[in-house]
Amino acid sequence: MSPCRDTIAAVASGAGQCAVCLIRVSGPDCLAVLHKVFPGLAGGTPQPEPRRAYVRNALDPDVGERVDQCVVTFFRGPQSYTGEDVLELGCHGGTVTPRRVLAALLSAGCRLADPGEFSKRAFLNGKLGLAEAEAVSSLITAGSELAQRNALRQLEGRLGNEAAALACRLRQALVHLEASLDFDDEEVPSLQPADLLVTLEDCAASAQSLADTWEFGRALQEGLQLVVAGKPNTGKSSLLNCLLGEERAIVTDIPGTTRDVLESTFCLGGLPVTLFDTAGITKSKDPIERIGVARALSKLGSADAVVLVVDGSRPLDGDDRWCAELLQRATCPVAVALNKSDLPQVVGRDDAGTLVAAAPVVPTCALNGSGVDRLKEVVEEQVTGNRPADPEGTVIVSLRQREALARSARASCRAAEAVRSAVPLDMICADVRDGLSAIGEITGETVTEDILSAVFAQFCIGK
Ligand SMILES: Nc1nc2c(ncn2[C@@H]2O[C@H](COP(=O)(O)OP(=O)(O)O)[C@@H](O)[C@H]2O)c(=O)[nH]1
Ligand SMILES: [Mg+2]
Repeated sequence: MSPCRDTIAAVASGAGQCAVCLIRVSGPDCLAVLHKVFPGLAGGTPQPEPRRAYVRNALDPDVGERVDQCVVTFFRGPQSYTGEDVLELGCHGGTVTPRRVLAALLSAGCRLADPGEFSKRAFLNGKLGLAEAEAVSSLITAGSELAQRNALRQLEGRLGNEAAALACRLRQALVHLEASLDFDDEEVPSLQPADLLVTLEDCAASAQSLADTWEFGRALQEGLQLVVAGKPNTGKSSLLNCLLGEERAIVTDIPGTTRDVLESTFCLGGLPVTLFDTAGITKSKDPIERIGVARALSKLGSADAVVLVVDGSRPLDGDDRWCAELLQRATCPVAVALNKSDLPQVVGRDDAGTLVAAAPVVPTCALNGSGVDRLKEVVEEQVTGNRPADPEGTVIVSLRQREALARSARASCRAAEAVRSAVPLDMICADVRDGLSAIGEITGETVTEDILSAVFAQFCIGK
């Protein structure tokens, strides 16, 4: 991969009205850029003192006009985030000032950084492992405290270390195998197939169990979609307000009040959850209601979990059964809220339990909130059933990492199978090499430029 010859600049902090904005510059021309935009910064000496903050005017080098007053800090490579010379400029926030300071830096010879380019350079310069670089991205996009804690652990190198340990065991197995290929039995201690088998099986199991944490990691990182559905007037919007703890959705006793899908976010068991209120599902002929029903049905298709709301004070009817039938076909978990439990009940829990097979039934009252905490617990159990046993354990959040780990596990399994069937050694070596190379995609040892570009393109600009 080619070394970075140009000097990049980007706004690293968020957009909008704020007190201070951070602009980053990295690359071999940092000092030249510094002298053009902040003439006299170092008082005539060729370099400012590294890691010392200077308050200086930034000038547009084209016209010599002052564009802002900044706090400038110089980091001499390799003691910097990217491993290159780096400048960090704290300028005033807002929309205009950062843009003008950035323009001055571009006039001084910088190029606008690509998304994730600072972290990519940090990786290429050995400052950051690939798993840690990906953790930086997860940290920024984390939607809940649990997701943020997981990303922080990853940033400390948890996944990178586990992957490196796995790679180390596979490499040892490979060295052993290759040595047995190259020398005859008298010259090297003969390979113990039983030990090799244990190593390969262990490596396969470890890689697979890390890959399996992705389901939970995805929920952690991307959040879950929880849809509240049911026929009109059962109390879906009221229940949504109860779950959120605020009057978000309009509630009336007129059936068909909710016309469109309405969404709001909250946290469930540490996971970011988007809650969707939907129009009542009914075979009504009203054209607007039918559009609402179509939208509700399409929302069911992408749901991670559904709460089917049934009015326990009225007999079940065709619309309840139609909803239930639709949900029966859904692949996501369903819980039944037997609502209006404050009124005399005509629907028993057993009747409600027959609506959707295996769906737990929770009596609720959306007017006084009773049963709503229980409903939350039930849904939480349904959506976090795959939570790893160790709450501090490594959880991967990238599909790319899952695929690499699963590939490694498969290769180690094939190798183990080959050892069991006494297949020729060179064929076993090929499988072990595949397993090792897949792990290298996690640590960054064997990544291609394509993989790197795909990973870092998902970052925000300035990171
Ligand atoms: N008694 C009682 N009324 C409820 C309950 N939940 C909702 N309602 C009432 O049922 C009507 C319809 O509620 P709404 O939330 O708009 O139902 P949706 O059409 O399913 O969204 C409103 O008059 C609510 O006040 C409940 O648990 N008990
Ligand atoms: Mg409603």
